[in-house]
Amino acid sequence: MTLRTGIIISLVTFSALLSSQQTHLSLRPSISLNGQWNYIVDPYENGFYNYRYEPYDSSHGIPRNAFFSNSKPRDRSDLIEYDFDRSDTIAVPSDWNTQKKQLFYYEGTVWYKKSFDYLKKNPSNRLFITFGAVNYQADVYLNGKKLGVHVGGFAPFNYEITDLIQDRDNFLIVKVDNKRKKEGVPTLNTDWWNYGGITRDVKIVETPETFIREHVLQLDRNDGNRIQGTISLGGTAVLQKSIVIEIPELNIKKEFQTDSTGNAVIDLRKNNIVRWSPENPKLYTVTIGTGNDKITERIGFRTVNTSGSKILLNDKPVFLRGISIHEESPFSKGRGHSSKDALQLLSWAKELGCNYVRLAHYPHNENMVHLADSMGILVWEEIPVYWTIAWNNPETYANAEEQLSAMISRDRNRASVIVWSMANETPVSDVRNMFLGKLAARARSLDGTRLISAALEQRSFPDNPNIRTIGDPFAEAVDILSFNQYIGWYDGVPSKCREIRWKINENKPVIVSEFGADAKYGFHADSLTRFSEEYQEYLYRETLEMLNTIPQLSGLSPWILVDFRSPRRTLPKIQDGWNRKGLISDNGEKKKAFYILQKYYSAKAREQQK
Ligand code: GCB
Repeated sequence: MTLRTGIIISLVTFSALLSSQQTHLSLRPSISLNGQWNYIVDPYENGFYNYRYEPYDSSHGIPRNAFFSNSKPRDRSDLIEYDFDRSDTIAVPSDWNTQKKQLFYYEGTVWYKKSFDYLKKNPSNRLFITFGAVNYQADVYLNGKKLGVHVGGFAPFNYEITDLIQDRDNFLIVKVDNKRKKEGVPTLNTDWWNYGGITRDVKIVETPETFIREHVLQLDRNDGNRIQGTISLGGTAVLQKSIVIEIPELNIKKEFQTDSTGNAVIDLRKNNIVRWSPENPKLYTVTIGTGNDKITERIGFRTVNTSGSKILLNDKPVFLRGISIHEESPFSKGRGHSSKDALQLLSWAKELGCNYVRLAHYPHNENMVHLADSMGILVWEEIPVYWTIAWNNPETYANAEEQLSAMISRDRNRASVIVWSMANETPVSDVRNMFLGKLAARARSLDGTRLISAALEQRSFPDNPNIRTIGDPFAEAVDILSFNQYIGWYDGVPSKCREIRWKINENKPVIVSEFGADAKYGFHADSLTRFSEEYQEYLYRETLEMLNTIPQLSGLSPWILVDFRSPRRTLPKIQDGWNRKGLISDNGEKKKAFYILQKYYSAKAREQQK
């Protein structure tokens, strides 16, 4: 059965019913399955296909050669050519590339296995297995039964396992395949490392039979005294149920009823709501209860709008002093996932003077947005619709839309998140415009309280190469006009910034979503020597001057906070597999340009206070 626009294929009926809807399970108490898992590297997918290349999945019963059967020889003459328990182990969550030397460049299939016991707290409870993210395709099996297939490397997903789990000796097997595909999202070509593996937490979550499946609580965009939202129940008895919302600090305790679809519409009024902002990241403890289910979350309330060329946060203009960030751990130098990684990255952003970050080029782990909420950092989130995508392929669109919906569902209670971005540097064409137009409409229908954008490109006027504009029809569909530009790096040397004039006619806020230059930390030379810290410093000075001439300029997210791995970057002794546009090196050392931006942001912050 194909569900959720073809992305989750669930083979278990009750799981299918839930998978067709978004479910918030990450807030609940859980049992972690993180830790060491056995793994088998399987480049030919020998554990998935027989020698006629027919998938074992489609056979009757569970063939013993299928790795997901986790078979053992019955006696000493029995032939079984794999054994998870005698195989090496690997840490979950993490990527395989930076854990195992021989898997550094590997793109293909790796099987993961975890055995566990589990005792239910209450016999009538339901159980789910949740994955924070697996890159890129996960085929998931519990005790030999297929739970489903999930495609897309940065989205959470879950399966109900109530009827499959045993008290003892469960085995969870995940076939992880990170092969890049032309029709994938992202596609074959990117400028970041294609880390494979179970890259975020794996948990077992137990809920009552009827439970709070999803909740959305946000400040009304046009009325700061009104909290609106919906609560959706899951389970068999979801109709006409009472739900109580409590926000003790605001003296709110109110009961609502679910309707004939199991949803309750929430409308709360209060005139003393302290609004969340970077200066005062106020979070309220919110409790939602129904029957014997209860969840608690810290939620901030704020509004974000635009007016002409201004971004208004809580009705006041804000300049977004930002930086772009990839999800890489400054500690392991692989895919980031932990709260420690998030704290280091966002603390550096704060030190730089940022009130805003662009999380590029895909949704980052949840620690980032939770921490941004508590540290008071505004966030742009995006999906990996990057460069060239198979615009004509309906499955590619379905995949992108699924990733967008999962991101919005996961993070729409985060006050810090103010922008949903649809794409990065995508070439203009009719099919692409339609693709992005549909995505933007979808984002607005899912969340009418945030701003929509996309990192577009800029171009010259036909008769004058020094006059630059955006010239992208998608500019009409966005609330914030954003574009990447590399004048002084891919386009001339930094002094060229002085020759450029910007002619942007739209009366919308402009964010320059990228600019930058590679610099190898510790390489010093004159300011025209490529890859020197001085060149990068010079480029930052010139670019900031130039961008200040754009009247609608409302924010920046230069490329990028920290050097990051990219197989495209091969220059020996300088890049060695790293994109060096970081203001901080992969070893945590600050380059000269860091201080140029820091100074610029401190002046901007002072201006804003006036
Ligand atoms: C870009 C891309 C970003 C690259 C960067 C670069 O425009 O959006 O993903 O890493 O340029 O370094 O070239």
